[in-house]
Amino acid sequence: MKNLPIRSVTARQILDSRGLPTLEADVVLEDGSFGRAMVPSGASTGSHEAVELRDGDKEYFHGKGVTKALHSVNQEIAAAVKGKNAGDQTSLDEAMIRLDGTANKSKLGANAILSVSMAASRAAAASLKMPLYRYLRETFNLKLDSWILPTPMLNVINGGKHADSGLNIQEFMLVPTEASSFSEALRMASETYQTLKKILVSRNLSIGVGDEGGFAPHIPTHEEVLTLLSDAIAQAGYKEKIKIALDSAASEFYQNDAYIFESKKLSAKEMTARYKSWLEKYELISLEDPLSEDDWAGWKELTSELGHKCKIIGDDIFVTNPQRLSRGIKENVANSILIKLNQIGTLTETVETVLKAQKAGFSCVISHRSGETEDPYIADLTVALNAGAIKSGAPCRSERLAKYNQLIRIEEELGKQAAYSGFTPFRMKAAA
Ligand code: 2PG
Ligand code: MG
Repeated sequence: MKNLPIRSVTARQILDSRGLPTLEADVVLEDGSFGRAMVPSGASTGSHEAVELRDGDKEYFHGKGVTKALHSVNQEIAAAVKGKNAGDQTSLDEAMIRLDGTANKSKLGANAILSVSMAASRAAAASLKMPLYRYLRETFNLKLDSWILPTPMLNVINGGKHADSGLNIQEFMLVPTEASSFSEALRMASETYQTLKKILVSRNLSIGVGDEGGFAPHIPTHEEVLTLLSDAIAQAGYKEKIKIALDSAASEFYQNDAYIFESKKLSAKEMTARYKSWLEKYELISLEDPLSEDDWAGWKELTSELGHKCKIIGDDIFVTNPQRLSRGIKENVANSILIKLNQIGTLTETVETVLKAQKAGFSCVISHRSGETEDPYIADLTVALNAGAIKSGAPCRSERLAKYNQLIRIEEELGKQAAYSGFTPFRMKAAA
């Protein structure tokens, strides 16, 4: 491993796609190489996520400022990592974890630590003159012999906390499973998105978009949305080629041990029955956070009932945390995991969680946050890990497209070496 000592680390407060403050960090190495990274921010945040440090001063950005996290980077972290090897990502991340000293990174802030973790990897890649995706694969010593371009999951109807559409379910996604390349998959999704827009216009429904670029029409029931999506897919000419996936983000409509869904109080069992009927009718290929983040019993039952039919993806329940994932694996909860760098706060822990999931036969989806930036980092990370699937919102709004467009570039660069993931991440194991 080449020694790439860090000369300086500086952070600044920038604004994310919602216009709220977030962090950007710059890392400069002794050889002059430079790396920059921006940190995203969630809205339907899991309560077990690492702490995103915010100022809480109501007079300044309504409490959303990140100047405390900024000072963590510019003072404690900058002093601690100066002279450290940016090429040794694991030691660098461990040093920051130790410096913080808390279980949830609440002292320095997961946003502060992550900004440096990501920027350092970019600086190291720049120094070694490698594209980020190649560098990440090498630095984590991943012995992979193919380059998989991920299947995109595009959130085209926004609900929950991401819009005022009134829908309980947060995300309705298009998943182009039958395509010959990533670029073709994206074209298919884009055409379907435009077809969906025309249908909405023809029905006098709103075409304003939510936080992740999906439309946010007021449609009374979730079934009507599913029908609308099926219609759009068929009209665009992609029946059988584009499937539908959901992220319920169910913690957001869970109150006093019940799911408040379409204004009714439902139990986990009743929610599961609802999902089951949709699976049969609409050929859904994955359900993310179908139940609440601490409803382990409900999750267990839902997994045993539906886990052989489609991917059950844990987001808020696992929060990219290797310990919570271990519990899921042990207790047969879910069969897939959503991966978000800022839920755990370092690159090293993120990769650890992905490897643990892959080893247990869980599929992985690398994910953006609803508050994003123009940084395409997760595109490179997804390819580095051969993760197989990425979720980065609709084919609309540049902070969403930044990731998809970077994947177009990577696919072009890899040429014949690139293989499109397609249906693979959604394939169910044959029953034993
Ligand atoms: C999710 C994410 C991203 P948020 O729940 O999966 O779509 O939303 O960033 O608001 O947590
Ligand atoms: Mg989610």
